[in-house]
Amino acid sequence: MRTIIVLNGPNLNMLGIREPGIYGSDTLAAIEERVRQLGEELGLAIEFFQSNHEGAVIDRIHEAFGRADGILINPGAWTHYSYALRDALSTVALPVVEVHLSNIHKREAFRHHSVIAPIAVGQIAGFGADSYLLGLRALAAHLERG
Ligand code: CA2
Repeated sequence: MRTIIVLNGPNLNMLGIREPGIYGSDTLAAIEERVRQLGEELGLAIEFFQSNHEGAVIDRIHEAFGRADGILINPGAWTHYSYALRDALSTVALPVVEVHLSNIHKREAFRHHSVIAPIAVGQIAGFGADSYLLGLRALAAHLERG
């Protein structure tokens, strides 16, 4: 069975608790449960990790090396500037799908650029919690294509 690591970056632990207007009212645990269920339907084992600490997420990415089959990541604000996160993702050479709850391209200018996108298979943004489900389907289809 293929293993997918689902990573969430800073502040995403606050989903459903603060500012529901921008990011929706689903908690991260509720989103993860939907992803887990879809993973089950698709025959994928899913592992989840969220941290507000960049090094902890980088350690988790290194730990996936040679063991996992793909990474689904919402890098949060690190999307826009973390070359360290990008280097970690490209080092492990696993297929990466980048997801965002909001449509980063219609928000402030600093959110329009992703330093992660060039090393990702693709990016899905703007569909709220569904971005994760769409991203998982896209990653599964990419792995199936080999
Ligand atoms: O739209 C997304 O998924 C983002 O990755 C969310 C990040 C933001 O910096 C990116 O530009 C786009 C912010 C996550 C903050 O999450 C919160 C959740 C609840 C309350 C406050 C912040």
